Amino acid sequence: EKQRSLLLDSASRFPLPHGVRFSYGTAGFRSEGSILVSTVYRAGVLAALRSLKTGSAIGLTITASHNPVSDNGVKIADPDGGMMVQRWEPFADALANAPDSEHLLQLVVQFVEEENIPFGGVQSAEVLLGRDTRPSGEALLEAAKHGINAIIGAVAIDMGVLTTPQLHWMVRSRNKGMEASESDYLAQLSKSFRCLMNLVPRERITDSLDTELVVDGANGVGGDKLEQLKKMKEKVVPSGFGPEGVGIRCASLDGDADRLVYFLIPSASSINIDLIDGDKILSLFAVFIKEQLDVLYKDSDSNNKPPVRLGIVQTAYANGASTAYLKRLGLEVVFTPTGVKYLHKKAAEYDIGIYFEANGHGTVLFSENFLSGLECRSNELASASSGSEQHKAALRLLAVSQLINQAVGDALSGLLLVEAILQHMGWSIRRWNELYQDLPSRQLKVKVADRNAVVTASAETQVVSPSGLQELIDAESGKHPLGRCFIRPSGTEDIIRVKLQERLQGKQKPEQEL
Ligand code: 16G
Ligand code: ZN
Repeated sequence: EKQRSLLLDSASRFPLPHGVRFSYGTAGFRSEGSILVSTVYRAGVLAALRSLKTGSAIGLTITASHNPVSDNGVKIADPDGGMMVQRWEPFADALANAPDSEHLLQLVVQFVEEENIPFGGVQSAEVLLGRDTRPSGEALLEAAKHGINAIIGAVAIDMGVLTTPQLHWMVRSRNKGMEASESDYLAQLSKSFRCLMNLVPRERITDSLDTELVVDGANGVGGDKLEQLKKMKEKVVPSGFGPEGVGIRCASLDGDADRLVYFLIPSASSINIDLIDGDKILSLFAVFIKEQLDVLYKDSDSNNKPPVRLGIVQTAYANGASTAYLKRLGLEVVFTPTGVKYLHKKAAEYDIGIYFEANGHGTVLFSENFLSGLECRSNELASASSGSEQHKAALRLLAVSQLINQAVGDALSGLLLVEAILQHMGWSIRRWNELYQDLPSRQLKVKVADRNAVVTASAETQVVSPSGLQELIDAESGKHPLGRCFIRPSGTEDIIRVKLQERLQGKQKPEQEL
């Protein structure tokens, strides 16, 4: 009874705006910040219930990433630091669109019963909150707190202004019983980065390497955090933005710092930049990790199955040249639909899974099993052959597992890993860019009445409905034997995306052809 009146009272203070419908997509709820108060309040209720259900800390982030500053959004992180389980998304939608507090209460009561959520028992709930620098964030954070506090036994813990991946990292760490503050995050990143830098092979250290890195923070939350990291390790980023220049190594974060790309200006006369996208970051990580594994397991019997299962996960957007390159390295490459939740899940099936979307979202996952084996191995090597190449390889892999954010793609930790690997390889950004040459590709979007009418299969490369559409696409792309094409409904906008790419076996063709 107490719970009923608590929820009714507080919900009535956050009425649903008229004429809008909210839907929990790949980015959570997202819209104009000014109409999101009720949605964020309800997301707070949802997060508290999720925490009761799982008996673990849950995360709630308030951000709209790269969207305009007037937009905002809210997204929930599960106990492992990953995205909220998909099965709860329909409930999130129902809550967000409940017309009034009575309906809201009914939905909660019904869901608590269906999901067997332990209520009013000894179980307590904990929700970690974070937000980006958007002006609407403060008021939305208050709404989230009210939502959490509307569930008896739930507490809200405000972690402050954070990048999205920082909050995911904190949720994961806290549920592992580890320290989980922002300074713990920064300390772990700079410690493992320093460790990798100390292990750079002497013979690969050259004076010719460009030391300057320019970072574009997209006016988002990442810039501030990078400043904080910089204070801990001056070597990470030289102060200030250098003059725009040819060949300088440039990195770009998105608004909430969960995506990372690099670029360079190839020559003074060029109008375009050379984009070093998620595929190329993935390739860099893969080369480095494979090198360490080869050293570490060089004595093992190759007739047996490989001692480590290393898997690469991409989407249909991956440039065909990257896939070909990775396969040439002898790596296993698999494909999933677009969206972090799919790639992440697939990558978690391996001892080491590396996943990236071309747009710069990705990370490296290490299985618990592999990591504990690696720690044992490293300890053995430390006593038997400390300082050996094998020992160093083990230490490097351990450092990577600490540096990279295993909860979710994280531009800051990804950036530090890229920097450390470039130093390790003795590669300039140009050398890195030349790992392979991207095949030409084009992307367009088409407004349609109902994007959900398009259903795809085979990792979004085939349209299964409406029937006949795939045949039309095949007929059209059949006229261009060197090209391939796929379409898919966007998960974030009311459009269909069309992607044209040159085929793998094709020779380079000018962009015009596409
Ligand atoms: C979301 C996804 C991202 C995906 C993008 C595709 C997460 C955290 N983010 O931003 O992975 O690449 O949507 O957008 O899952 P689209 O469906 O509009 O093409
Ligand atoms: Zn983002």
